Amino acid sequence: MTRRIVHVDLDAFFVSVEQALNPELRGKPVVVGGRPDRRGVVAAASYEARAFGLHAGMPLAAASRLCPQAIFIEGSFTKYRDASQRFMAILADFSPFLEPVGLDEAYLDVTGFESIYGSIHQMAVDIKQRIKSELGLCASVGVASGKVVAKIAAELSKPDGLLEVAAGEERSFLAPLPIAKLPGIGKKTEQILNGLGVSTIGELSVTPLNELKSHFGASGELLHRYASGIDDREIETPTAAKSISRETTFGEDTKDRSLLEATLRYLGERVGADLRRRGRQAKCVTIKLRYADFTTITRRHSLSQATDSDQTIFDTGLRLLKKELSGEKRAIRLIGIGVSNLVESSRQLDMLNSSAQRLERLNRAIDRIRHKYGFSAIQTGRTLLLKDIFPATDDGYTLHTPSLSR
Ligand code: DCP
Ligand code: CA
Repeated sequence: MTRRIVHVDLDAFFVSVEQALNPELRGKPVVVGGRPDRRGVVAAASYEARAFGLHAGMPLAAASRLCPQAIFIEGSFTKYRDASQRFMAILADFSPFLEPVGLDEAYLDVTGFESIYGSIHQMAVDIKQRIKSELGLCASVGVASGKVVAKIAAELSKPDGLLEVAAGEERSFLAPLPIAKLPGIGKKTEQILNGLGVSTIGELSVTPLNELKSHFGASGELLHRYASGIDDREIETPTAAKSISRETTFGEDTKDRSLLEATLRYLGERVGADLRRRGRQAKCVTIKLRYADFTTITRRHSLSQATDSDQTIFDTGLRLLKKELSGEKRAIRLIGIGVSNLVESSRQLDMLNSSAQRLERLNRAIDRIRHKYGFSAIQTGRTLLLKDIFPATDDGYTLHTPSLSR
């Protein structure tokens, strides 16, 4: 039986959620990311706005110059998270082999499911229809024998598309496409390949493997396989999350240590809450800083024992931060904290250590209260000063870049 992998990707996700909730925004150029007089970039642009050349990642000021009539919205992460959860729940009805990617994308393995839906094509139509009728959103769907081709098919079919690549057709489907369409090919790889006279995926697939390996090492082989339409990677179900992180860009670059520490504490609490919600613990804490000159660094520390405690995550992050900033003159543009090296929670090990036990009970109590009354119901001492800087909602602070502050 040939594998059938479905890739589903919501169109203009953040913007479409706003349009679904507010009919006045439909059919218009709309941008989520913030007001054009603020710093920051476009997180999502409606297809109407894209017609003016607007796209994700573009500075808001530039977007407003290109399309002055566009409607700029701050955005609210809770809305997108809710929509995402409902989206994933719909997909889970179609196949238990579901791999969410970010908020608005997922792969499903539906091999052999023809018998249930008549055909995989009909199943894809049903998926799109349920998303449309229950969420008011458009999804684009790609169907193929592997993830790479399914994803590219979904992307090519946008917006509101459906594209199926029959078994055996993968190679000829990919051949005319530019290499940049292939996942894993960034600007640098693209340049090197262009230098070798390779600009289409077809050309890449006939480039000798040795040559690719000499330039790209082990990933050269992967590139070659993907370019030939071969991709037998399995669907990975969500418990396989490898890291959890939160980061935010400041409205203005800052050297203010207490602001930096308060923001680190806040982001660390969000990481901790997410970690506990997933029933996992982490053995590695990482901080990320971007300086005013855009130099970006990450610093990590491995813990001797896995943790899911806000305090340990923050303390570790704070030590890394202090070390990094000692003697540092540059202002900070972005700060982030994350955990990795995740393991299933194992309570027993901690039981010997009563202070760890107390901290754990405290974290659980905080989680319960926040679950009931919203994230802002409890604020820890250190994060209080953020109250004067970021607008607070029930679900926490609205940071400068909401799309990145989850
Ligand atoms: N996003 C963001 N910042 C970016 C890119 C994306 O905050 N630089 C957010 C907003 C997007 C969402 O992630 O709505 C999904 O990203 P996609 O790349 O899937 O883009 P869209 O869903 O907006 O558009 P489409 O998939 O139709 O191209
Ligand atoms: Ca999308």
